[in-house]
Amino acid sequence: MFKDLSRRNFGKFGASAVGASVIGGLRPTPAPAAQGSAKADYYAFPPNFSWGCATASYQMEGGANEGGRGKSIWDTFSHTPGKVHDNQNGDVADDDYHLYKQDIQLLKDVGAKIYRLSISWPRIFPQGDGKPNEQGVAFYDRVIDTVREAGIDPFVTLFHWDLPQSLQDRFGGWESRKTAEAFGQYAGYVASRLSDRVQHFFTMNEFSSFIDLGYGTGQFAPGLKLPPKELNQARFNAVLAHGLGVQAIRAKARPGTKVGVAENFRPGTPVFNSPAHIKASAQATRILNAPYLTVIMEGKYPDEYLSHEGANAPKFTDQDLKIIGSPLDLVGANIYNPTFIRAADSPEGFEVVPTPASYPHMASPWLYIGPEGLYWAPRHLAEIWNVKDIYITENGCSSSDVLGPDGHVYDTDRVMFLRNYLINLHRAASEGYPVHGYFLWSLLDNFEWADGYSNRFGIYYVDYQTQKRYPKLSALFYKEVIANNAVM
Ligand code: GBH
Repeated sequence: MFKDLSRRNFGKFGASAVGASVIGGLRPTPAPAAQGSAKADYYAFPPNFSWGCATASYQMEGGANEGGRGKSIWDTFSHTPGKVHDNQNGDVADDDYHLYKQDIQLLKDVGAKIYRLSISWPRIFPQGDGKPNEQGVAFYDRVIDTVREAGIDPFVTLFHWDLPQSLQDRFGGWESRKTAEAFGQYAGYVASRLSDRVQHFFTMNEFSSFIDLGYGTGQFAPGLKLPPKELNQARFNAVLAHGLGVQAIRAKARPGTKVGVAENFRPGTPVFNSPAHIKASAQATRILNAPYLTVIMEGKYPDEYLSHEGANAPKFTDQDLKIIGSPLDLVGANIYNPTFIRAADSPEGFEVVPTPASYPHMASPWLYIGPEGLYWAPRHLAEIWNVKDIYITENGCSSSDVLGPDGHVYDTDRVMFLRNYLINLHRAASEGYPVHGYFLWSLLDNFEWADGYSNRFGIYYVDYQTQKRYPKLSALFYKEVIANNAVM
């Protein structure tokens, strides 16, 4: 059956079922709205909603030893036997360092209007601080110019986990305030070089991933297992770095440049939508995110966090809190798996509900399916912290993609995942929550950190032997969504 789906047949199938054949081929069909249909088989987004894809430097660039790039803690970690699936590393990854032009063309082919990419800190400052590397800046100049020539607006993340190894060696990385200060200088420098063409910067990607997994459980680089007190101080240094970065960007960037953070905060999803569970889910959102997003948004750690940590709580001054709480222009939310909350009689007023063994997940075992997260993230951000400009900075999933003999990948599970999450995002936008854009994770299959290349998150399949890219069914779906500004 599968082998009967020749390339030509796939085109036919695509034309009837999703309205587009191969990427770059047929034009997507107009949405039913445009045809005057009253059927609610599509979900139209507000005009001006922006659609795009997200990537990260270490996961896709490769070119690890080129252009004067310094080593990052992920180079060291991935080259340490036993740390990454099959001892794989990001030396080559998607080779986007050389193939960026064609990758940006793929973005253009799906109709993306925004692109979230990250800058490799050790390409700009090989030692983390000191003298900048012009070749590194020149690489990002080329990428950003190409993105803009394609009619796509670049959103830049300054730190997506590839910390310069030198900062780890000299200061202990995020264990030290010196790393936070170095980040501020790096952020200001990049803003001074790119803000003539980049209007949106995110300081950090996902504090808990690079701190809690990097310095707490040791699953991520640098692979440390710090005791609670030191871990809390590392968490603090990371949010301080964010605040110093915000201030440096404001000082060095063109006026009007917007600054935010891309955080996988945990929005509470009420177990069901009764008033009591909804209220508990908002309270949970503040408390569960205490060491990161809450202190950033409120300029103050919740008392519950400080008293819970007791003698292990971080040390800080009032001035530090002011820096950490620097006002933001936008907030980015990376949304994957749900955190279900119920109201409870506990002092905190909520409980996190454990995940049943039978709860469905995608190819990555942690990726439990929770489409409602794309509704609750914007709603909580708007209602709890009055955020006025919200982006979904990552959302997507792994699938056990197989490249068929016809050159196609039928990732119906990813399409199922995306459609259901996007319908919830549509609900948030329709109710007036100020969510203005969505970045699908990810454009390409890539180096999935400790999972190496074993989990694929792209809407384009990458054959790592040939570096050829193939659009998956999900790329056709996304192209249709973007063309119609509607979930189809
Ligand atoms: C994001 O993390 C990252 O920003 C991105 O780089 C990544 O590729 C993408 O999502 C997909 O994972 O192995 O059970 O210990 C999402 C948050 C935090 C989810 C770490 C996986 C490890 C779970 N991730 N977590 S486990």
